[in-house]
Amino acid sequence: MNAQVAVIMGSTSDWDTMQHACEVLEQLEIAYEKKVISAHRTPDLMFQYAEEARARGIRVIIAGAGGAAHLPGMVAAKTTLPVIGVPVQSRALNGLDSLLSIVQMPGGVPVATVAIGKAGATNAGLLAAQILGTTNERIAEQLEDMRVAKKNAVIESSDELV
Ligand code: RP5
Repeated sequence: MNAQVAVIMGSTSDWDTMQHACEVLEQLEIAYEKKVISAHRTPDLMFQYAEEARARGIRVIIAGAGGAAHLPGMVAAKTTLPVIGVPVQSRALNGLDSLLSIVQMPGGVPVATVAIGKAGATNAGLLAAQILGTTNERIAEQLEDMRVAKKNAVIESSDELV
């Protein structure tokens, strides 16, 4: 099955974070591809990848990067597919640099920015699924089921309090 979601990241060092987006997609049986593409180390590949993504059947791009995190914004500049940016937690500034680099896009070229780190990557996977779920009943129903399961888990955990 052709990938519908692309999970790209600036470095293999981002994988610890970005794997959480992939876990969600796997749980929801959504076909995806993952790739290291760097805005500053492989800029030509980044542009080519963004330009060709739609024609290859990709519907949503999740892009994670840390530090001076150009990747999500530069990819968004070259495609009108929805781009979800994941700020990876950097060593120097704990990901605040990544967050501000990704979230502060000037009006006109949006990047849907999620939280720093693991929670953000998980939510990026869920958000990609929700975008696909606007036209795919199977995915929408699975997302509903996940919400119900989460709700029940909270209620049960509350019952366990002594
Ligand atoms: C960014 O620089 C990557 O997204 C990564 O978060 C950060 C550090 O990369 P490495 O030096 O670990 O390859 O491009």
